[in-house]
Amino acid sequence: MPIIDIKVPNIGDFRDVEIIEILVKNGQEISKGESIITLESDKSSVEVPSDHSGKISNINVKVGDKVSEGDLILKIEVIKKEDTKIDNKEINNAEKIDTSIESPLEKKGVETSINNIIKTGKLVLASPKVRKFARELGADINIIPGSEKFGRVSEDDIKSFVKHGINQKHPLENNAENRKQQIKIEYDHSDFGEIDIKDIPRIKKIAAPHLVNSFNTIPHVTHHDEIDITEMEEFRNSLTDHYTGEKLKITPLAFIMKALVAALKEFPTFNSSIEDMSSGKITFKKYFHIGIAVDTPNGLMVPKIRQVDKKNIQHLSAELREVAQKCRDLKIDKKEFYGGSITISSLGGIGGSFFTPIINYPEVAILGVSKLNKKQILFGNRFTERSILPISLSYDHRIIDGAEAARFCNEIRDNLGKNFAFKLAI
Ligand code: CAO
Repeated sequence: MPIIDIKVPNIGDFRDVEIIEILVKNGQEISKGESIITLESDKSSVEVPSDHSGKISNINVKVGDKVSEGDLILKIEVIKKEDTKIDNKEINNAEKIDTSIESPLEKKGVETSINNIIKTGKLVLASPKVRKFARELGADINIIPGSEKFGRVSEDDIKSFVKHGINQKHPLENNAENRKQQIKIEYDHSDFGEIDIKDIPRIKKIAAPHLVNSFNTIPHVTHHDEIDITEMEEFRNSLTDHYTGEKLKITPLAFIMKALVAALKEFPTFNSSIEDMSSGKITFKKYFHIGIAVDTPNGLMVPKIRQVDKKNIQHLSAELREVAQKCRDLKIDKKEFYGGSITISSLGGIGGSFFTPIINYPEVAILGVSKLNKKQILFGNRFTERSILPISLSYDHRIIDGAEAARFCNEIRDNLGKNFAFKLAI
């Protein structure tokens, strides 16, 4: 069986960080992703996971040791040979993405490295004292919703979680726990036939806590509408290259981005963020950076197309193609995933009528776009075939009311419909 060194991963700019806890023992069998030590800097602590499954053969550190990136933590005897292959491939992929990252969390002085979040798939901020408190009460800090900035978990969050747990659990926490337990204890799938167990792709693991956080903390409402874009489609299909006369390949999404930005200018609340409800403050953004959900073989990524208000349709279409390709090739710079106004999730090239997209926190709304259909519509006093685009806007009901969302969708409808030519400033 191969013996593998487990070393301290990339922990940002920090060096000589103290080990405050060893969470495993010699001889213990652990799974990939399981925490092995806790590191503590001045204000925060972070658990370092193992990037392999296997049996621990030698722990090389002790509590109180100071470590930096690359220092040996322990040796592990890998149980299955295939694990090594998979892990190395995955780690290489992760490194490709990691290189140019500058996390906004780090920028703001939060001392949990984004790289660590990437490797663990966890985004749990808490002080060592709070972590210890959770452990003493037998509470899993990873499923406790944090009420402080960036979702940091406080002692009060743990108390309230435990209190709800003992008396009557909060429905969302209850759901999360039930789901976890159902998967674990209900039955073994192999009892019913042949199965195959594979690793969840890394990008999905990274996205999961963000999706869960958004779904569990933002009261989502989704408003559906249908937009008649017949004239816009005729115009789009008529576009030709000025010099060659060839048809231009422009995606409908470029028009939708423009229409959305024109609507954001009229309804600035949709271009805002609430970082901490208890502060009573809302941040209005004066820039127009549109997030685009990109489907990749590794999972969903949401890069931003910057300054959409300052670019024309042709430019936006080309940039979108280029950015989507970079995501699929894992060549996108991670800073492109931050600092958006609102996101568009388009399934238009694939299919479906309506869906309920999840808001990309800390944004307050997301526009879902589905496949346009030709429909017979009563137009004037006779039925005519028209191109109808289904849209689904999910919004944060804490800050946006239903009437405002309906008006916002009307604005998008008018921008893509009757006003599209002058509103989109082509
Ligand atoms: N209705 C009908 N056809 C549409 C359309 C719509 N709303 N939107 C795009 N199309 C057409 C395009 O014009 C293109 O047609 P041609 O091949 O004839 O030119 C075709 O569908 C394929 O488009 P595309 O998907 O390659 O390009 P796009 O600009 O529409 O979208 C991107 C780019 C990156 C958004 C898309 O490729 C993608 O990844 N979509 C999936 C996003 C996703 O998974 N969202 C769900 C997340 S869960 O919230």
